[in-house]
Amino acid sequence: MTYDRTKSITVGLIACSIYIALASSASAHFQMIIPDDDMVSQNESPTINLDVRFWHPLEGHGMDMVTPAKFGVLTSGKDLNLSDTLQPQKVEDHNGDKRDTFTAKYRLKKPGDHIFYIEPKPYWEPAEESFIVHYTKVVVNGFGMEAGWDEEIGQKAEIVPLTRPYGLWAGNVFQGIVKVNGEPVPFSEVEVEYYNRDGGVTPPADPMITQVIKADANGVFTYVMPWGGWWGFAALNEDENTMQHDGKDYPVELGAVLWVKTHERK
Ligand SMILES: [Cu+2]
Repeated sequence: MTYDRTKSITVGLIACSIYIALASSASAHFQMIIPDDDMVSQNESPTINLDVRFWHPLEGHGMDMVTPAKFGVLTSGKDLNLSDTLQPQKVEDHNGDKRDTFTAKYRLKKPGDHIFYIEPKPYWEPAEESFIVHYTKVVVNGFGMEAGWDEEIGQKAEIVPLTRPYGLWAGNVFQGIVKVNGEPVPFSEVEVEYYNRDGGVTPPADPMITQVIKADANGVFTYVMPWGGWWGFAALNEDENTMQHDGKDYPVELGAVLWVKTHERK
């Protein structure tokens, strides 16, 4: 991708963040669903809180999110619509800007894996002259019964995990298949970012912000998560359809995003 540097810096300032404009190809936008617990055990409260936002996870710059097209959970073979549970929230990002995000509470009723997912409304990104739609999910294990995490929920773009996406040590490898319209995407680009929640990680150079990998010929990607915390995987592909902005057609970045948490040994 080539940029008119001056133009993209100007547009970037008014749009989203200057960091995108300066970055070469990595856009580093991530739709996020972060639960406050990824494994709910018997002796814990069965209610979890989910933080839903559209963010640059490592740099901490936020974008405003509107009410998503869909928010739900797939568990025990049932698909539940949770859209009514979303509560709008204002969260200050690392620039001091207040951003529109959401929270949701969910009470786990049964043992088994819970796949929380979101389909956001298309986001117009002037700096990239493109729409962004990141289909996103996160898996929470309920009461120790490990069943359901590898189910496909049938999103237009979806990462299907090959590694169980919870109960992971820091340093574990993670593998997943990138799918669009249910088919694996050979050599799909996948961006990986750490959720730098407390700002404790300072990247020494811009390429350190977003790790960039590619899937193999079968659409399978592999990444070793070097330390504990939340890691986001965003498989990015261009939609076959375009969308209109001010009467003109623009490409749509189709993202399949999955969040996994790694744990340090105590
Ligand atoms: Cu952004």
